[in-house]
Amino acid sequence: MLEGFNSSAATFAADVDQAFWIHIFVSAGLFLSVIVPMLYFTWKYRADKVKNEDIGHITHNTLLEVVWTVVPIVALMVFFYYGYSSMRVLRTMPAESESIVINVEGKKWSWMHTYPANKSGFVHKNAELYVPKDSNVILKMQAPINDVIHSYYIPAFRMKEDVVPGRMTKQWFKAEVLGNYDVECAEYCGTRHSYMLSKIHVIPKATYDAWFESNSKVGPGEKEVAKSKGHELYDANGCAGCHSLDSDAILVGPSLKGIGAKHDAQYLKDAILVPNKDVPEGFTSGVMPPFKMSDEDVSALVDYLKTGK
Ligand code: HEC
Ligand SMILES: [Cu+2]
Repeated sequence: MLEGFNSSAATFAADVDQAFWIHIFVSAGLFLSVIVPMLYFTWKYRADKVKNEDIGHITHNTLLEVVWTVVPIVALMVFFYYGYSSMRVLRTMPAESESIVINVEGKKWSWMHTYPANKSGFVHKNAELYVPKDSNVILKMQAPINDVIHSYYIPAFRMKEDVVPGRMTKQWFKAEVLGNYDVECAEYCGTRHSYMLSKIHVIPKATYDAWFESNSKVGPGEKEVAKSKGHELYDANGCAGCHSLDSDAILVGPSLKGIGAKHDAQYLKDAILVPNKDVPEGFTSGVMPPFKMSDEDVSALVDYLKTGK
């Protein structure tokens, strides 16, 4: 984990870093300018060194008061300038016509990236994000209406944006360095929050274009393994974020290993469409969201669940 955390791979990363370090240095300066004199004066004017007669007449010191008002104001202006100018870079979106616009869905507890249709009408949908180097990318982010707030965070890009149910948020970036970087959820969102991870792969433009025009269901350079329709639905709906199918591990929901032997197809269909109908012992209702699917899709998914032995 923490792949590429320390790298600086997007155009605005240097601006954000600069603002960060300026804030750190100015804050450290202000901190010391209060603490050091305070310690010095506590020592200098300790009780046996001061007589009440000597200090009783002191009421104020205009010069000192002006200094301790003006210095923090100047420091605040510096903060504001660097904070604002780097935020403006982050907030000024390039035109959509000159960018790749990708939809991001964040839900408990997985990410999904949906690309625009390519020339042959194929739509790439991937749990990890693939982008070409040196191109503008705009992410349009959403969470399902019955979900909670997440935050799409790419440390290597110094980029973070909340993903909010019922609202579309946007963020853009231009990646400058080839490589693989972590995507993390930066808004505490419940049990599996710390596992709500993804990757972003910055790849050469030619590799990206070839992949984008292909109908590959996996990422560039990855081998497509034939998956059943049910398996695809299982991946696309983020079931694995809450269930294990090949071990007895309890993630959020019960392990689905061997579920086919325990329940019939109708029970399993209901468990997906109306999860709160039969809640297995030890679990609470309202955690698994109801899924809307065609009959055909649910059947395919149920067939896939039965393969988990
Ligand atoms: C947000 C977490 C979450 C997601 C996503 C999720 N589930 Fe669940 N699932 C649960 C929980 C919690 C339970 C137990 C409570 C209940 O039945 O509502 C459960 C119960 C089940 C059961 C019943 C198990 C039993 O032993 O009775 C099945 C089957 C199931 N889920 C399948 C799926 C499938 C298939 C998907 C993907 C389409 C999915 N779940 C997505 C959390 C989740
Ligand atoms: Cu989250």
